[in-house]
Formats: sequence, structure tokens, C-alpha cells
Amino acid sequence: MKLNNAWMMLFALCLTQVAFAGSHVVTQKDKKFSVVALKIKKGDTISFKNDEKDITHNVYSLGPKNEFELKTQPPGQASDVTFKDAGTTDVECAIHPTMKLKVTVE
Ligand SMILES: [Cu+2]
Repeated sequence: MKLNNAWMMLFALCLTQVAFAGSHVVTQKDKKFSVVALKIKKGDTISFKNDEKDITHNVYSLGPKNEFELKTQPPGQASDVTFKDAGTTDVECAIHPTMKLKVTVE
């Protein structure tokens, strides 16, 4: 019985960790994000990876929540952004304005 409780605790701890520290990957290829919309949880991290052969990107958020700018990101480079505020944020590329991604943080 005691052992069962310990396993339950461990299981609950694992679930908690997944719920509080989710990580997502969004790649940039052919001047597009791999998804157009993404729903994440507060505190989650998105890794933005430039998967182009020879195109540089500069991904940034239009805010007002979770403002960030990755600055010039050459092919092959990935940068992590942690979203701390709940709300919707539009993400674009400063070099290619047709690239759009909507991130909803719950
Ligand atoms: Cu771009």
C-alpha cells in the first residue's frame, strides 16, 4: 500500500512537470512557419528554428504580450522563447512580412 502511494506521487509529479514546462518547435521553411497557429500553456517554450537552406529570418512578436525579437537568424539556427503571459500574440518575420503565426497562451 505504501509503495503504491509512492508510485502515485511520482506519477503526479511527472504530470505536473509536463503541464508546467511544455516545449514546442516551430520551424521556418520556404518563408513559412511550420504552423499558422499554436496553442500553448503559460510558461511553455517555443524553439524557433530556421530550417532554410539560404534564407535568413528575423522572427519577432507584435505584442502586446510576450514581446520578443530573435534578431537575425541564419539557416540552421534555433532560438528558444518562453511565453510568460497569457493572451494572444501575433508572430511575424521582419524580413518576410507574409510569414505569420498566431500564438495563443492559455
Ligand atoms: Cu523571414
